[in-house]
Amino acid sequence: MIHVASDLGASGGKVFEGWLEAGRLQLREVRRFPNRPVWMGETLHWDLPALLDELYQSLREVARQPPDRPMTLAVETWGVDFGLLTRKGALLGLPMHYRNPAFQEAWREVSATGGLAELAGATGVQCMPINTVFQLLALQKSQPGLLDAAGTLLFMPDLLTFFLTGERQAEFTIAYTSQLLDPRPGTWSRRVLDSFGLPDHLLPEVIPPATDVGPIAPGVRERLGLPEARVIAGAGHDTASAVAAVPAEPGERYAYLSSGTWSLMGAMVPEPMGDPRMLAWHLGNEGAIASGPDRRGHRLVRNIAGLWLLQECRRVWSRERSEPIPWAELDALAAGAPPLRSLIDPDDPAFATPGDMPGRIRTFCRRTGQPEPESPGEVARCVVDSLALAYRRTLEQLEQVLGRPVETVRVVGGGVRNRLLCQLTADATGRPVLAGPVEATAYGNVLAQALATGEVGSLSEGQSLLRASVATDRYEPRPSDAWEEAYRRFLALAPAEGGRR
Ligand code: LFR
Repeated sequence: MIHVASDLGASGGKVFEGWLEAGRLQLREVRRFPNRPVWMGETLHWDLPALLDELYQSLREVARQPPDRPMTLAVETWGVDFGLLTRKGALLGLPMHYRNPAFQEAWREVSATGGLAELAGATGVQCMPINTVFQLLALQKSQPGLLDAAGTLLFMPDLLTFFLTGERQAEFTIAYTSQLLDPRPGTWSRRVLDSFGLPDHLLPEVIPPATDVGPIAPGVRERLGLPEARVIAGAGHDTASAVAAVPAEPGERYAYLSSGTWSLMGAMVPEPMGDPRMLAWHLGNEGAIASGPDRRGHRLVRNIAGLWLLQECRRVWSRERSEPIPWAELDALAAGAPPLRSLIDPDDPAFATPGDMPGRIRTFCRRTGQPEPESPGEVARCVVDSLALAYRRTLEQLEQVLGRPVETVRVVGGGVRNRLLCQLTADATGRPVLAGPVEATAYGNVLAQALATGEVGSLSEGQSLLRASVATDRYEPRPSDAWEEAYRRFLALAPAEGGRR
């Protein structure tokens, strides 16, 4: 079979064809495209028509050389964002981008009334301003009546699936990111909906990962010239897809680090964890593909601001230079800049929204009595050093919650290409870093489809296929007193419990 994997991230999308051959998972890239959010007035939106158009163009590309085997398709995206549909299926406005300042406001209000512990207790999820629950609270305030008038809320992957099939559902891993789900039964949390006065008529049925949703609608097929194909809800959440494709050895005690726009660091767990320290440490649970018959699994995670900080810096510098600065150039400049000179708390709210990131980083350093990084190399070095230290803190907290040591760090995603950051992660954490594959999300997407069709019988079978298919780079730690001293400085800057959201 051929599995078309559509992987939409906050900064760009990619479409692949994947298949099983000679005991390996094979991937072929079909197309990649940028994802450019747009401000409409004071609200930042996703350009859904452009994303759909890119997806259609990619599928036309697939149709140009139609596979000689049955085809399936699955879409995964970033978490938390959604579209509202009328009962008849018309879209009510463009989905909002999770980086809207209004959501921080809604978060602050819940925080001020002591509601975060309640939310964390009911859902097990890290309480971040980006979460759907805060978006809905903000929307209730800014657009009273809108939610009551809407028919269905669909998260991004489910929304795209709806436009392909006409089916409405909420796949478990993407629904988990909303902070509206009670993860153990895997159904919507009555407690959260009632205590925040949110309507429940919007929320569709939750389905397990790796579920066959239905055929591509005939009208869509005809327009795109596609053969018949089934659409699968794989792991709709890109992070869950990426973590399913970590090529860890059986029994390896690893922390995963899904490194892209965000750095998602955590560990697989058999049940959602409820350690009372998790709220203050910004740790939460999220959904995963598991081995059991129902495939609903759990993993611990902390969302750490990741390469977003560098992406925003690069956007500003590229504009100043009137041409895009190559990533390789930026990485080389960072590698040549003095190490561990100035540090930031990557999760400081000042860095959460789009804007003049180099300026904000300098302001942070000035405010905390550190030298201000000036050149792009100095700023980029400050970011990667600080990320590596943030990973160390999260790793130590993970070990405490898990009650066991973490022996390796498994980096997957685009951040694998940042060799400096991989080495610094090994140095800061004192653990070997095993990096790869870059395209973990696409591999996880294909694996979920192969599970749904029965080609792969279990997650562990899928993971052994993966180990045979992908290469990893190993970085040995080079611990030093300089890192220990820097870690102490970092903890003082970024409060001990981590983050100041
Ligand atoms: C990564 C990711 C994170 C999620 C963030 C926002 O792409 O899905 O897991 O917290 O995007 O949705």
